[in-house]
Amino acid sequence: MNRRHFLKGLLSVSCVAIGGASVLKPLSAVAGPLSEPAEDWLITASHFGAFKINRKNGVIDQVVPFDADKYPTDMIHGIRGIVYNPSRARYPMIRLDYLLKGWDSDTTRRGDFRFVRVTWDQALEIFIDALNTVQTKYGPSGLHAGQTGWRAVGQLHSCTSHMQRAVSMHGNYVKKVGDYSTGAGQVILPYVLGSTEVYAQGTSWSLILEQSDTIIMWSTDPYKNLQVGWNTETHESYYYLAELKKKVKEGKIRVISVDPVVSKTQDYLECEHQYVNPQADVPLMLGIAHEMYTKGLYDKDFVQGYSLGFDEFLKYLLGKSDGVEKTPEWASKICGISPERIRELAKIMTTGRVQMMVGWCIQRQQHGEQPYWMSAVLATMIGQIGLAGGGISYGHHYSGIGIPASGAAMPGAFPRNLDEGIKPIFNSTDFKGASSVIPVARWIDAIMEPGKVIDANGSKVTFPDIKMMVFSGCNPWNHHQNRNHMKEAYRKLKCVVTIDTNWNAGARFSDIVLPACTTFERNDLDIYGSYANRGILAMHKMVEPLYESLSDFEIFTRFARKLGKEKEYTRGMTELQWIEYLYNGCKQANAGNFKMPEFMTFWKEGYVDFGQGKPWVRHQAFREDPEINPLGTPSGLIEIFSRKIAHYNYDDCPGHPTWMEKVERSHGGPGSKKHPIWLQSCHPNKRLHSQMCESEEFRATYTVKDREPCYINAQDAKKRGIKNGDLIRVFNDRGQALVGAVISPNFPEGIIRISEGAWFSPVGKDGSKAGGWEIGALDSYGDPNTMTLDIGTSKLAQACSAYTCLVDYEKYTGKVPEVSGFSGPIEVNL
Ligand SMILES: Nc1nc2c(c(=O)[nH]1)N[C@H]1C(S)=C(S)[C@@H](COP(=O)(O)OP(=O)(O)OC[C@H]3O[C@@H](n4cnc5c(=O)[nH]c(N)nc54)[C@H](O)[C@@H]3O)O[C@H]1N2
Ligand SMILES: Nc1nc2c(c(=O)[nH]1)N[C@H]1C(S)=C(S)[C@@H](COP(=O)(O)OP(=O)(O)OC[C@H]3O[C@@H](n4cnc5c(=O)[nH]c(N)nc54)[C@H](O)[C@@H]3O)O[C@H]1N2
Ligand SMILES: [Mo]
Repeated sequence: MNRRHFLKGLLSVSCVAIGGASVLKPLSAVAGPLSEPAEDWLITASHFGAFKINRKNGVIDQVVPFDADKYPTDMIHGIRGIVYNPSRARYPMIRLDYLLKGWDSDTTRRGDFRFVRVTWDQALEIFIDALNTVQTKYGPSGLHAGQTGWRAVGQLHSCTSHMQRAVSMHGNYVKKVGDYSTGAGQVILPYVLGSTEVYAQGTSWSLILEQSDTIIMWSTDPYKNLQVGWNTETHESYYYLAELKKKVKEGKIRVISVDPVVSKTQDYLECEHQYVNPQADVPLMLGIAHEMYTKGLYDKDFVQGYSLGFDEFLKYLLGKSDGVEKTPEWASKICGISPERIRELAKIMTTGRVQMMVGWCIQRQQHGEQPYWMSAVLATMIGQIGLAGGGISYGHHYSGIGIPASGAAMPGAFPRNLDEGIKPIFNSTDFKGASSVIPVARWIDAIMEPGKVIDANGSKVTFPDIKMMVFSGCNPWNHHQNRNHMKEAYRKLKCVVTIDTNWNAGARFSDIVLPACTTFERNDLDIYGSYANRGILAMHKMVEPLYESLSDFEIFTRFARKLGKEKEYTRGMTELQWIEYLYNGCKQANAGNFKMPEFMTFWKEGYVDFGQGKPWVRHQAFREDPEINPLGTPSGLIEIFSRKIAHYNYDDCPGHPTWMEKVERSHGGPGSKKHPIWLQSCHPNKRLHSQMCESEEFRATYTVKDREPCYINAQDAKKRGIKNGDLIRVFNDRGQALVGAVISPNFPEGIIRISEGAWFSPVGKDGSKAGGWEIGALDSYGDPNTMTLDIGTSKLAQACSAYTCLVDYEKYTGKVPEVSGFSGPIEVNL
């Protein structure tokens, strides 16, 4: 999409759209008076796909897949429960001690879950009062707003944008850079391949199916992870996965999954498994590279013509620079794969057309930059970058990457930033010598050590003295690591504001909680297919906002009104006018290329289809002519050695891919004598992070004795006297959680999985919900981040290292506490 052209289009139609109030009238007729039973099916959209929903007596009744979705996810059964569940945030509430004492409240008992209900007016005034205090006392460096977050879909209601735009009208604040998904990958790959790669469109599946002989799926589980998308997921990728399954069966394509565990994708495709010790991919890759080099299997011409620094890297590979030759024998001892098999893998990867597909998990660990860099080196040695069905991709498991883009312009979104010319009430930009942008995963470090200077991607970051945080559309008590460390940090925060649909742990550890309604309680529109840009979907309001919840748009319109800036905030448009405006902007941008009906027709029909785009090959232009189409690296070539990185002189990220031992590693690595088990906290099969965990009936389809399942190995279980379905306590020196044991043949010895997104539900020593504030408290539901490690990947990316984590576990024999996380706050009446 040509973004600039598109924005121009948006501006030029604005006056037409604003005057559209009368046109919008029939809309309420479509959405229907809710008291009468509606037989009609309305369309809506979500990360989980598009649906048709019908209502009975004003209540959502059935949810069925949208006609175009031929591969709907199972999670469709969790949709109703997103709206109707006991964890819904119903009223604005203030933490008891904060209501009594305000800015100087006792913060040690944050998490005791005692809250007082207030009115919307009161809540917003208390919120604004806190913002006034932080700006007056500390200035913008005291406030951090907008952590990373998966929000809900919808171009108008995307809640992080609402919060940030509104808070920006009040004053400036500390922002974040990067995300937890690809924190290390998106920083290292621009040095190596010239773009983040992780979020780039990939070679089309159809071409891969035609051209590839072998697909190496390295640390990736597309069959599980393509169930959801950043925008509304079309699930078209599943057609190609089904085709791939056929080809695997017929022996036409060989698929090898390099993963410590048997993934859902491997199970589905019935493909080969290549076990590797956790966090030991770099030694394996080095061993393979050594074999490719010494046996002359690699593509010398490609290396010479398209890359830089191979010789420098060779010194390391051959042990000339550090005295250790990276032979398959050397690699074998670390990665747990025999030297013969490593040699065989080198052969397989240099025979025929080979597509490498790398997932994101292996860069969410200490030194997570390295497996990404090293995999790019392997792909360069194979020499098929830029060929259909060859080369390397870092995103085929994500949001429909590999489905060709339609080429249509997509609707714009509600703006996150202030419109030009609008000044905040507190206009100071004095960050008192501290950085105004911090690496996303280092915010807890900043709270703990204000003023500390750290390295990050070639520059220095000085931690601001954060006193107040505002969260919307993210759940920090899901996404960040090491809960007990977070509890300590939160004691230093004066005020925490959360705008959420749910009483999850993020809300629990806040002072001010504002209830947002779900996507199903407001009107919106969304992009169908994050990368496919297949079409545009109407998101019809299904039911009125429950309890006193409001849409994010309405919450911050009221907030802006209190600042005297309502018009600046909304640009004088209502929810429905915005939707029409965004739609018409898109229609204008597509004029002459893609036909779009009038807004009301779209809104009634619910969908505009742009069709599928043309198949496409990543890096093809670069391959065809690297001089005319250079990569975005300093040299324009693939940088196997990066002078820039070498100049940074980081001990934990040298100038070429390097194996460095981790602070914690299982299978004989550091720390494994004390805590021998590797905890992987992969993305959930039946949730989107912590979203949908609230969905009770659906949660019940996978919990074990009401707890999050923990997948364990049979031998390990036997050693510990554990049977399938037992409650177990997982622990290390950082924390402890109760989970339910699921013995699975997919998990080798020394490895367990608890999926991220399980709601943190601490209870006190006495088992009480109110005691959840205690440091070291037992988590009664099973959030893996109770145990994970909170360190940066390296001085380069400073990203999340959640998968560098060792634990142990035992059968739980203590008194079993009730799960504290799903029943909302302890309401105190004053
Ligand atoms: N251990 C471990 N930790 C991880 C990961 C891991 O693999 N292992 N993965 C990391 C990754 S990749 C990611 S992306 C993060 C995800 O972390 P987050 O993005 O923080 O997780 P979500 O659960 O999606 O949080 C979204 C929040 O928005 C709320 N919400 C939904 N709709 C609305 C709305 O309309 N309005 C408002 N105001 N709120 C809404 C939801 O209720 C939820 O609380 O986690 C990271 N953390
Ligand atoms: N259903 C569902 N899908 C999702 C999400 C969700 O929450 N639910 N979240 C979305 C988001 S925000 C993101 S960031 C992506 C996450 O995408 P990824 O991070 O790629 O996904 P994971 O499934 O956590 O991990 C993929 C595989 O990596 C393997 N793995 C872990 N550690 C290692 C290692 O050291 N070596 C090797 N070789 N393999 C390893 C795991 O066993 C797993 O099979 O998923 C997206 N898709
Ligand atoms: Mo993510």
